[in-house]
Amino acid sequence: MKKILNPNKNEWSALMQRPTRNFKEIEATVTQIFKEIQQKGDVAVAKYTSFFDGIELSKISVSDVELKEGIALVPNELKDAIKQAKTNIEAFHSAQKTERITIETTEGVSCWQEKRPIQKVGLYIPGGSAPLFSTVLMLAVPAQLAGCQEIILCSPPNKDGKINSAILYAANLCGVTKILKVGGIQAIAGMTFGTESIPKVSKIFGPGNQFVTVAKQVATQFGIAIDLPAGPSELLVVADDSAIPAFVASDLLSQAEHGSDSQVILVSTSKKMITAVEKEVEEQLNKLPRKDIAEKAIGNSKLIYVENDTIALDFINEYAPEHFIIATANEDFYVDGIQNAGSVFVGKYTPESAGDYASGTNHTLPTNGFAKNYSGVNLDNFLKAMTFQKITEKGLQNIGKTIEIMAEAEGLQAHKNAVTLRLNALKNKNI
Ligand code: HSO
Ligand code: ZN
Repeated sequence: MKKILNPNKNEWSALMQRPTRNFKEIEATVTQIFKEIQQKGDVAVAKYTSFFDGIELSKISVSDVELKEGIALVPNELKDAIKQAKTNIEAFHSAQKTERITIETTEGVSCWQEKRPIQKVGLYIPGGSAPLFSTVLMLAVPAQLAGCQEIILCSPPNKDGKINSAILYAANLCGVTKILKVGGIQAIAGMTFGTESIPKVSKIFGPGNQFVTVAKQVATQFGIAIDLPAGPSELLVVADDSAIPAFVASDLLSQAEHGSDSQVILVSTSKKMITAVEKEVEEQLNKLPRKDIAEKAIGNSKLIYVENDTIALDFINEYAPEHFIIATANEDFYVDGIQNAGSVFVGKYTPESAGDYASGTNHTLPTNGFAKNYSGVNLDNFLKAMTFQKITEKGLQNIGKTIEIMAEAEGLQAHKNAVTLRLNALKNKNI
């Protein structure tokens, strides 16, 4: 890990850099595949599944038999763990429900706002070296609570043409309505246009590699909404002398093992702590099964010493980490002062893994500095806030003149007429 002592403010922006990725090169490929899938549907999906996943499938939707077989493979202990996690995620997300709000803005003028579900949503769950079935819970639980009618899940097939059994179990448990064996660009394009087998959706959620990330951006050009601009996982820990180096190191490594492009940073007001954490990281790293991946991420990561908490907090707010762990004696200073972070973990006994799996918060979070302007996934992402209004005769008399004057001033006579005609009708009725 790179050690940085007391960086000057003018060095900060270099320290904030995430590993660079060049999306431009990929965009042409993605656009080409989108075009083909828009025109040829399932035939083109099959072509790219064969090309990218190396498998020919006669049918991409998961049948009831396949689902049952998959579920039977999941050990009971894991099923119970998934159920406990689901209960907590459900509790936290259902508490995010809001009531209808109704206001009479002027006598006779009632306005109300109510949330209604996005009817069709698509969830993307990557395959790869560690299929993250926990992400199914993070997306399908709020989708179901919101009342989405169709919850489509796409995940790439493995070499045997199957989807990981824990993904199938979690999807079934959380009310996913259709599971499809399709991944990558072809899955996102399929959900954008709809094919014979893949339903078209209104919004696409979920993480993915750089191809999926670019594909989600391209989907927005066709009117599809997406959850977040996703990127490699990040963690920033702030620790002082009260922290336990082994705990801090384990947290840093937990994110480092996600991918070689993960970013982990320790900010500390204690040089002693930095040295101790560095030593611990080395020791723990050697015992990890995913050592090769974690080692690369650790190679890009930083240990930053700063003189006091105020400088630390300024730096962290500028960096805007996806995950932020507070391991200091004065927790409140950071809890109160943090402005930009996806999710915050407070105290020694709050590892980030808790939020990744089972405490109840969502793990789909803004990376790459987007914590400055995006929230992590929550119930509202699956809903639209709709407004309603009803105006009585008296109400229209109360605000009619205002509308007429404003419409006239904007030069929009038809707008004015819509009020004038009604006010005249009321006058004739002698109201
Ligand atoms: N830390 C990841 C989520 C995850 N971790 C899933 C383990 N499984 C991104 O927030
Ligand atoms: Zn994680």
